[in-house]
Amino acid sequence: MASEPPTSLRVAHLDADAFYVSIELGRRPELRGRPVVVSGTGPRAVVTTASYEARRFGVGSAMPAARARRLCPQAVFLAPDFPAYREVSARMMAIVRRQVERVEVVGLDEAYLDLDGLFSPRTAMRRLVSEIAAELGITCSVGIGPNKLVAKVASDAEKPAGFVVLTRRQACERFGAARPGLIPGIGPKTAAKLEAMGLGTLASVAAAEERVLVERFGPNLGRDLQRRARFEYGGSVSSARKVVSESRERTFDTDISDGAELREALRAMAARLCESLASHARSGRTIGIKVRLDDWTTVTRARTLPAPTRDPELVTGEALRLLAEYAPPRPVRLLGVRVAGLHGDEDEKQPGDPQGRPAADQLALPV
Ligand code: TTP
Ligand code: MG
Repeated sequence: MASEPPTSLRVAHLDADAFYVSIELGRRPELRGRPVVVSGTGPRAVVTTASYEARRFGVGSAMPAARARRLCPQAVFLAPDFPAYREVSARMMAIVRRQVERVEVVGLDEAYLDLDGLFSPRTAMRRLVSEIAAELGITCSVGIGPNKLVAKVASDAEKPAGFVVLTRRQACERFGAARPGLIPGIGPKTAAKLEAMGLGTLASVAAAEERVLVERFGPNLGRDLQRRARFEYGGSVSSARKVVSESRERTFDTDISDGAELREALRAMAARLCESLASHARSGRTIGIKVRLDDWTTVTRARTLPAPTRDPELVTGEALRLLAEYAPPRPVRLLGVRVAGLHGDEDEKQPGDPQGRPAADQLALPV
């Protein structure tokens, strides 16, 4: 087959490098070059971001901060400053939108960009990355490809400050020996099943008989797995953004059994959530709570109201009612509150990436 035409480079995926840490380094330049970790402070804190210097010691996202300290005692540990991260995120996306019309934001620090109609996508992306660096002091990695899947995997391939342009066929060749779990949407369980079938590489899944995959995973997932392993993915960049939900949650330093204490924590979170909704001129109809018990049982409860709200009293009242109805049977480790079914005065926002992490607005931000 002839090589693919350059017009097949239609989508870019942009992802900031060690996002929270980069922002912190902007205001603490003396820490550049040192291992830096952004994590909470309590006994149950986890790492949100590790600088690439810290990653060399094995420190990574979602690891307990205590373990990160053992692995890299010389690292500088910083507490997260979410308002600052949200602000830089908004500025970063504004810079992106100056250059590209159709942008699908899929997280605080990542977005898919529709390159159709750009005269020179590569040049445009180079310029974008240097503008973000100049204006915000953060580096980004870029992947460019014929679809979102190739773009996403390409942006991850040479982090930090990566710039990887691949056709679909080049992606198949370059990642053929990689494990299926490299592909967003092929999770650890599916990857383990594939491996057990002798399909431990992307190339082997791509070349497998469809019948074999369909027998094991059913017709929809089976075919979808193969399409993904072949880097075929039809999802288009969607700027028809839609906020789904916003939430706040908190893991307690020690488990809480006392009902009054739980209610107080819920009130405080609901108040902050409503403040944030108000600042974005958004309201939602569905109020929910999330409770994680000391044995890690996690329960969510929700109720949909007749009309959207961001009224703290109403949201708090519903959340408290849901908590009372559930009546946690064991000490509570984590408590959260959510408002979903959002719509805003600005009324368009992003859906989550079909395979990726939730959209920024769906992230449950710790308080
Ligand atoms: P990522 O883009 O996944 O990670 P990163 O930007 O820190 O590092 P890189 O892209 O260079 O690999 O996530 C963006 C931000 O989201 C990250 O800085 C912190 C936050 N985050 C969490 O809070 N918890 C997590 O488990 C992950 C993965 C990210
Ligand atoms: Mg990132």
